[in-house]
Amino acid sequence: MASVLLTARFATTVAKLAQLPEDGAAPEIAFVGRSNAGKSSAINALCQQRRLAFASKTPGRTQALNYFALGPGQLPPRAFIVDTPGYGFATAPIEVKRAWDQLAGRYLSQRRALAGVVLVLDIRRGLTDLDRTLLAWMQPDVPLLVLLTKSDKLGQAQRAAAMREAEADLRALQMPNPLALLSFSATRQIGLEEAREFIGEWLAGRVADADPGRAGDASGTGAGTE
Ligand SMILES: Nc1nc2c(ncn2[C@@H]2O[C@H](COP(=O)(O)OP(=O)(O)OP(=O)(O)O)[C@@H](O)[C@H]2O)c(=O)[nH]1
Ligand SMILES: [Mg+2]
Repeated sequence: MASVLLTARFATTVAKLAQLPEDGAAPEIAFVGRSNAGKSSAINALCQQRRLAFASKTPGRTQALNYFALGPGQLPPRAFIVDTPGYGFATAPIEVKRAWDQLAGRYLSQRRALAGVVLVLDIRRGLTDLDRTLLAWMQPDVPLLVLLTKSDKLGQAQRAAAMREAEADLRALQMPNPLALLSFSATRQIGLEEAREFIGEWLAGRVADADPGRAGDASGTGAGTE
């Protein structure tokens, strides 16, 4: 079956919490990560579109939550992919950093519609303190998929070592969330099918769930428990 991700189209840009769509109308998958980590490129690759999410050589371009709708175009969206502002770019003025905390931090910690979070890490950089700060905002029952992207930049041995290190760093946080890691590359198409499967399972768990609120069984599909 073709991935529902291939139906993605731009839906809306949200710059303030008050502008968020009704919470729970459809499940949401958020892509989070440092500025320039490769979030937008990962979304484009997973959805097989070149410029769905704007990918840029200028860090900090995505300064709002960008919503992409999934599902047949004539129906209400079945789910949303949400591209979030990258954090950690050196030149961000303090107001911008604060705005990020307000918007993305609250979104992550409060949004009931969240069916999963995809944390995008540059495999050459691994998990940083800023990522740890972000992970501390996560709600405990939301599954986490970590994409170690730009793995095309490393050889096999370095890639394996970086994966092991990232996994150890993540496990050390002792988060209650279901956790999975994938070696990934948007440019070289590494890990795409596996990532689509995780996202598909998260969404299947939500759609099958009669209670639109989170009943704690979104991870009952087995997603993320490897
Ligand atoms: N080699 C390689 N480059 C990548 C990959 N993914 C992204 N890039 C490059 O990394 C840069 C940043 O990618 P983006 O997708 O814009 O990163 P982002 O996380 O969305 O950045 P912000 O929106 O600023 O937070 C771009 O120059 C991309 O072309 C990858 O898998 N391999
Ligand atoms: Mg981006």
